[in-house]
Amino acid sequence: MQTTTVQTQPISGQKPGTSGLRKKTRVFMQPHFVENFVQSTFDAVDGVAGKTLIVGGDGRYFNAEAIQVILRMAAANGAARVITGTDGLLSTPAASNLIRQRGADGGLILSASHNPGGPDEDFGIKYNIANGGPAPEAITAAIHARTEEISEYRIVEAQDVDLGHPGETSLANMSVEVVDPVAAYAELMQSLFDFDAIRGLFASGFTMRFDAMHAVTGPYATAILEGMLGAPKGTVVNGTPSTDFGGGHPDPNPVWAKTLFDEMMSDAGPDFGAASDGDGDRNMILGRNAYVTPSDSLALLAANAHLAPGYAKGLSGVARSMPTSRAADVVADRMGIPAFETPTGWKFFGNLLDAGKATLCGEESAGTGSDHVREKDGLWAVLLWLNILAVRKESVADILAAHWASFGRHYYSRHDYEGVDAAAANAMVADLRDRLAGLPGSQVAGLTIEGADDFAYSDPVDGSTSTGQGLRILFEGGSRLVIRLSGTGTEGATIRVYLERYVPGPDGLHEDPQSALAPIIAAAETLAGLKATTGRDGPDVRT
Ligand code: VG1
Ligand code: CO
Repeated sequence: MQTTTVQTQPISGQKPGTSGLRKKTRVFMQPHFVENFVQSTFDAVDGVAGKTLIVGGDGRYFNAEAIQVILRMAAANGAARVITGTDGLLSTPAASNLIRQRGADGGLILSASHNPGGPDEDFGIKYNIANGGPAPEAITAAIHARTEEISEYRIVEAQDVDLGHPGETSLANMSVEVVDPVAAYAELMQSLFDFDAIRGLFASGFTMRFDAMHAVTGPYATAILEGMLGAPKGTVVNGTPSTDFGGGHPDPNPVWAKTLFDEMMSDAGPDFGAASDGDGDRNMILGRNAYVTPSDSLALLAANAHLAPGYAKGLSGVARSMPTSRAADVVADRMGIPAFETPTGWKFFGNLLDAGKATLCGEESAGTGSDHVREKDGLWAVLLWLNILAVRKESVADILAAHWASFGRHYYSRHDYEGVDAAAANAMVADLRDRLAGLPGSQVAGLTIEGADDFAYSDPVDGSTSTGQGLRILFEGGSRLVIRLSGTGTEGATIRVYLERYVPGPDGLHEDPQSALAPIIAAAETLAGLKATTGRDGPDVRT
């Protein structure tokens, strides 16, 4: 088989963001685009000669083609083995698990996660390291630097490898192993949760709806919930992955999973509802007439995780991204375990998990996970909830109300302004950043500002630092406003405004979140001038 060295030139814009490189699919489909980025990745990790890689994606448009390119390039660069799922399908947490379980040197995950897919939508590639987690900033920076000087890449000339069924073949001198994408992951879940108890819950008539949003968790959820746990057929809806997610936006939130949300907000709805995103690492949790915000879900899971066998010995600590509400901190404090605050993006949790400093991690963007893998994990969160429900035998709404009564409630919402002119968004953030130092002590919209800064993080394990991670404004009484720009979008800028207000209780625990947060929403407008910057009356998405 012929290995070719192809001459190429740097392509600008190959800078990984919050979670890998994300662009319009057509950008990825340009000549040399995938090849340049993949070769730069291999170069940045000292090559892949003799190494084992996990490669897989969420099945979106262009996945199949990109995987074949990666296989040919891995072979040409001397990799010993690539392991992938049938049809190249792997959820992000399942890929993370395979890297760990098979002792691989790293992996490439093909996904733009919660972004829509298709020829006119989004695509992405992300490199994960040997611990199973997203590459830390030092590596993504090295990959980006390499893309700016690349002059050639290596590829073998070969026919497509058949990935349609489990088995092993070879490509040049490299082994290509196709595995059932679900098996190892399902086994891991079984080792963490009390499947007998959950089976008992379903046998008692407990009803559930899981919306896989035409994305990668369909086969996982069907095999585990309906196959292993005895949930009735039809529990999983939209369970067949499609290249464009059925034309939808595979982001599990009240806006994009509206059908499920509306079904749950009724007396006739199922007992429990859940959804996951394009690549299976996000989750939305619902009960009958109850929406559990991701921030509350993290806090609640931290307080109840010991009810599941995998966490019976307790937690070493809890970590959350900075914009995530401080509900989990209150729980950690009560439990006497440390709480960590990291920048946005799962890559910042890796060191804490590896060092055993944190057991559970979460983000307000519907990401929750633990030290079982090094990615957030949608189905894992759903199964932990099911395990807790099976033990407590209370409704989601009752469990939530009891949690607030015990710990107080952090009213929370995120307002997104999408596709904003990037220069205007950057100017708005820069202007507010310049004014931060003068804000403490002043009054805005009837609230007194107690502190304000641009969040910077120093990793307690390796001492690496990350600055410019979001503007924080703290108000007297425990309310907070955070503003940052998204690092996963592919068009213009997305401004994210995170709103939080703490009510200790016992009164005022059951207000409508948007009304409870009205003073902070008003303060955000006064401080940042969102309407003037965006030319809009309000956000495009409220979660
Ligand atoms: C968003 C979320 C962040 C999450 C990231 C990747 O990033 O805010 O919490 O880790 O997406 O999630 P940003 O920079 O757009 O705010 V996934 O499920 O798209 O890999
Ligand atoms: Co995702």
